[in-house]
Amino acid sequence: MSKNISLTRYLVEQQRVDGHIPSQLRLLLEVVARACKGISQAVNKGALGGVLGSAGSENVQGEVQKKLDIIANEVLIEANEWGGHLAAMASEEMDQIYTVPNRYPRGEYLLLFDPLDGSSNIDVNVSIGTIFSVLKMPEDDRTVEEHDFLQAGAKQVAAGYCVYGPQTTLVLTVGDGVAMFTLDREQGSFVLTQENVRIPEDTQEFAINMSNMRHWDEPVKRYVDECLAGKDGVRGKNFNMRWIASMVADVHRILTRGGIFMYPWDKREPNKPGKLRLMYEANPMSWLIEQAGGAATNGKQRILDIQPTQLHERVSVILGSKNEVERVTAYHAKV
Ligand code: P6P
Repeated sequence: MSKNISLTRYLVEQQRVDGHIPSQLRLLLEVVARACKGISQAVNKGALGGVLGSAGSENVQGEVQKKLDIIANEVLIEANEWGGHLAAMASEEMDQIYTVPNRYPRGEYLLLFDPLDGSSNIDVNVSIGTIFSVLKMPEDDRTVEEHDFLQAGAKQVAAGYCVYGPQTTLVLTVGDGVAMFTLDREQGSFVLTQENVRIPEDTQEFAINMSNMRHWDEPVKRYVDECLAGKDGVRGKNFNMRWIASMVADVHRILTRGGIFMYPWDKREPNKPGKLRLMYEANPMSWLIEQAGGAATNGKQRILDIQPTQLHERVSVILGSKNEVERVTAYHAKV
C-alpha cells in the first residue's frame, strides 16, 4: 500500500476512478470524519475537559445520558446541517428526526448515528465510538418525515464507525469493501492504514455478555456451551471470550482478527427483540461485516433485509465470522 493516502484522496478516487460515490456523498463523509476528529479531541481530554460523568438527563431509550453523549451529538449536528448534502439526521440521542433548517440548502442524503456508543465506558477510559449510516432520501421535493428513514439496511449507501481507543480509527464502506483510516494527530488527518479488510470465516473467539446466560434462548445457550466445552466437546477446539461492552470496540476486533459478536434476544424484556438498535447500530455494523466477508443475522434472518417499522427499534444481533454466524443461525432454525 503506497504511503499516506489520506481519507480525502481515497474518497476522491472512489468518486473519480471507481465511480462508486457521487461528490455530495464524498463531501458528507469528509464532514462526518471531521466531526469524529472533534469528538475524538473531546473524548481524549476526559477529566481535563470537564466532560466526564452524567448529563443528568435521559435519552429516548430511557438511558442516562453522559455529558459526552450530548457533546458528540451536538458536534455531528452542527458539522452536518449547513453543508447542503443532507435532508435530515436521526440520532440515538434524539427522539425525533432533525430536519436541516430552511436557512441551509437541502441535500439528498439521510444521516443516522449513534454519536457515542459504549458511553458506559467513558468514565473508565475504555474504547468507545461513533457509528454512522447513510441512506438516500426517497424523494427530493417534499418535507422529510420519519418514515423516509425506515429503509432496510441493504439500502445504505455508506456506513462506518470511528473508534476512540489507543488510536482513533475511522472504518468505512461505500459498498466497495472495508477501509480503515488512522488519525495522524500531527497532520490532523485520517490516513489509510488498511483496505480490503477480510474477516476469517472461522474463529476461536466469541463475544457475549455471559452474565445474561440464564436469560438466553436455547440456540444461543447451545452455541456458547459448545464453545465452553472446548476441544473435548463437539467443536473439537478451545475458544476464548472477549466482551468490552462497547460494540464499536468489539466489532473493530472482529474486523481486525475475526470472531463472533452476539447480543441476542433474552427473557429479561421478552417484548423487546434485543438491546441494540437496528437503524444506527446493527445496520451499519452488519454492512461493514458483510463487506469484509462476514455475516450478520438476528438469529433468523439477514439483518440488512429487516424492514424497519420504527426509528429506534431494537434487534437481536449475531455477527462476525461467516461460518460461526451460520452455525448459530442454523441452531435457531432447528427450534
Ligand atoms: P451490556 C453500549 O451501551 C451498548 O449499546 C453496546 O455498545 C454494547 O455492545 C452493549 O450496549 C453492552 O451492553 O448489557 O453488556 O452493558
